[in-house]
Amino acid sequence: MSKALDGVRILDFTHVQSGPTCTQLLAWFGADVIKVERAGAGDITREQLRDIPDVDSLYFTMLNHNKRSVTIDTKNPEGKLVLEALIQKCDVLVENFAPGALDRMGFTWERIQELNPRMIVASVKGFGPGPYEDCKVYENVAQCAGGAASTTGFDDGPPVVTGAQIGDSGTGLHLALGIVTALYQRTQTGRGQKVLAAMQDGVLNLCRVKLRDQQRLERTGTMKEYPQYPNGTFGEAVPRAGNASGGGQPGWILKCKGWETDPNAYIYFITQAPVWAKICNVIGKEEWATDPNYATPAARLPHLKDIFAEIERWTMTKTKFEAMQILNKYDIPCGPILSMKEIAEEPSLRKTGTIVEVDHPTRGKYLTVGNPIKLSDSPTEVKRSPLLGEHTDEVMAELGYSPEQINALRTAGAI
Ligand code: CAO
Repeated sequence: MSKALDGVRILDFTHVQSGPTCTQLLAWFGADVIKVERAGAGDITREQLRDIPDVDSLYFTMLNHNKRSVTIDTKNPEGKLVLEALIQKCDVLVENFAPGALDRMGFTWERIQELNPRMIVASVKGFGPGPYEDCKVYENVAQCAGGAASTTGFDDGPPVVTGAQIGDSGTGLHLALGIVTALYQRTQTGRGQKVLAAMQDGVLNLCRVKLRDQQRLERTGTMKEYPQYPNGTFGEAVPRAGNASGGGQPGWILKCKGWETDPNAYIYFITQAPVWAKICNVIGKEEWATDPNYATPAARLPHLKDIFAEIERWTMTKTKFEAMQILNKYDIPCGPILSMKEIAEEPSLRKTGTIVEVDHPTRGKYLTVGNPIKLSDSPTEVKRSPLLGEHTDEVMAELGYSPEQINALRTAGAI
């Protein structure tokens, strides 16, 4: 079956996490992704967090599936000529170097346009234009600068970063959308364009509801769905909401059977208004369904702590899966806190290709997260990540270089 991005060639200058997540998605949709790496070393993640000596790390393998790897010294004059040939042949150049690195290599936007006016140049940077535009940025810096950390955690504790890589993988996802949109516009204009996804902007986009709350707070001085209401205090900025639900349906994380020894024996429980009577029945507090202190969402708000304590008395008598099964029967929204071990072993995720087992020539078998976006006419087949420089000769031959020329370039240290 054909793939959505068949025929699209990506010159992939990405490294670490944010850029590689973007180009991996494009590769899964069928683009030919040619990853340019430094000879001898390659993407720094190949050797970071290694679990097997001298073998590409899981960090690298899980971010670089379905790509080809070529090693080119971009600072070598002959290496630059090879890159020029690649720029002429590709549709998109994706990079997430520190600000200015591409220009220092000699590949300014103007130069790239001279070489290929149809080229789309897509970049991840830490910040957009402004006071921090020259800064190098990693995941947690973006989480802090984008509003996630100040709004995550508990009111009486420090700001907290989240395990979800919203700065890196989140921005990679934003960039991928920008790239396919620019490719679509190119079908009408015939021209390339620059695409920028700044990590601060990507995180802020995902924290949109918190900017909503900032303005609500400024107007009314309070927010009823936050745990600070009604007994705590609100300051000038959106506070940390603990595990409270973001919307108007109060929720909290509650202990389940086994919580004393299992750090993940918890369930997220939402006291959704339409099923309030059913919740009362399940936990054995039938009288709350009609008691004026509990019968309506507004009446419940001042008692939420007590209500969740009562529900928890019930959830603690069940495992999180038993509780799920019972609550689902009554359409009560809830979700188990799943550990990574449980997720890795979940058969339904294997069946959909969201978790995939991949074989690698030096590592052997490992698990990865497959393509989370499923297209009915463009199925994803997850292929292992390339070894460093595995496809240098193949790509050079496609560019028209003869075996003798390839050898000469290798001797010159250009490839
Ligand atoms: N041949 C020769 N040189 C190469 C090369 C190649 N194939 N590939 C890269 N280089 C050079 C670059 O030209 C650059 O050289 P100069 O600094 O002399 O111009 C150099 O390698 C290093 O690039 P870098 O500054 O991007 O790398 P770093 O490790 O110092 O910084 C990072 C890493 C991520 C902080 C920085 O790249 C960055 O801020 N990127 C943008 C934001 C981003 O994506 N952050 C998320 C990273 S994932 O957590």
